[in-house]
Amino acid sequence: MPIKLPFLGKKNKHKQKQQDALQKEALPKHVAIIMDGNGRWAKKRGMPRVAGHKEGMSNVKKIVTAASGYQLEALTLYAFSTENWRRPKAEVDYLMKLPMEFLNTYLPELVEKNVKVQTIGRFDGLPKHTRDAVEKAKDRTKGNTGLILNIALNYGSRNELMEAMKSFLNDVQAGNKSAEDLNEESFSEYLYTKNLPDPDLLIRTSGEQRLSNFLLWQSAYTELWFTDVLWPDFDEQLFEKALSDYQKRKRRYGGI
Ligand code: V07
Repeated sequence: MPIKLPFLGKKNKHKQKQQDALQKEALPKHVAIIMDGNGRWAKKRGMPRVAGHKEGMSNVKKIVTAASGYQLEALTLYAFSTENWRRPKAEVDYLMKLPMEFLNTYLPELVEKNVKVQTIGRFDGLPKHTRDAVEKAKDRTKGNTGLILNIALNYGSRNELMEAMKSFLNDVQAGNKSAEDLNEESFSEYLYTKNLPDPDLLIRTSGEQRLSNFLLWQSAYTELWFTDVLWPDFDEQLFEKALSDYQKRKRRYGGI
């Protein structure tokens, strides 16, 4: 059945037609995005890198609204990696203010759209003002049943896997687990993503074609989709193109 795009304004009603090719049944449940190219977007305009991050933040709102309109189960966004601490301090400080800025502006709308905010990553490594803003959003949206907006903040996949292994070994040492209990399913319970399905589709903007320490375990069977378009320019139509390309691919999970 063709699906409606409830988020389209009157001006954009013509897009509904283009949309009709998308089949709701075959939409991915979980989409993950590496939002790359914000610095480059700013540089192209002679603006400071942080101006690109700000524009990228506005675009997050646009794509979250679209994902919610498609009734996806989860959208995971790579907002800050464990490697990003190596950037200049001023840029890191700015980035750490964006969760607060985003939520100050958009939290009421997320609540209204029944979106549930979650995070993955080392939460305790974040500045207090960042944690406080995100904690408040999680709390305000914890009862929501719509799109799970999962923000990867201070996230690194290898770090996640090591922390999972440490936590499993702790359980073994405490006598609650033994090596025989370890399998792919039980191990997944130790990951940040334990309550989420694996991503069906992973999108990366800005031309790089690698995973950069993002969801390595979870992406074992994920369809990868790349575009040269920079994150601030990645709009609803391109998102729709990624979803429709996904639907055209036949997923095999190693079978035939
Ligand atoms: C960040 C904007 C998007 C492009 C990539 C880097 C910069 C939204 C958030 C956010 C965080 C928490 C939350 C809701 C939204 C964000 C950071 C960077 C650190 F609950 N955008 N954005 N957080 N950028």
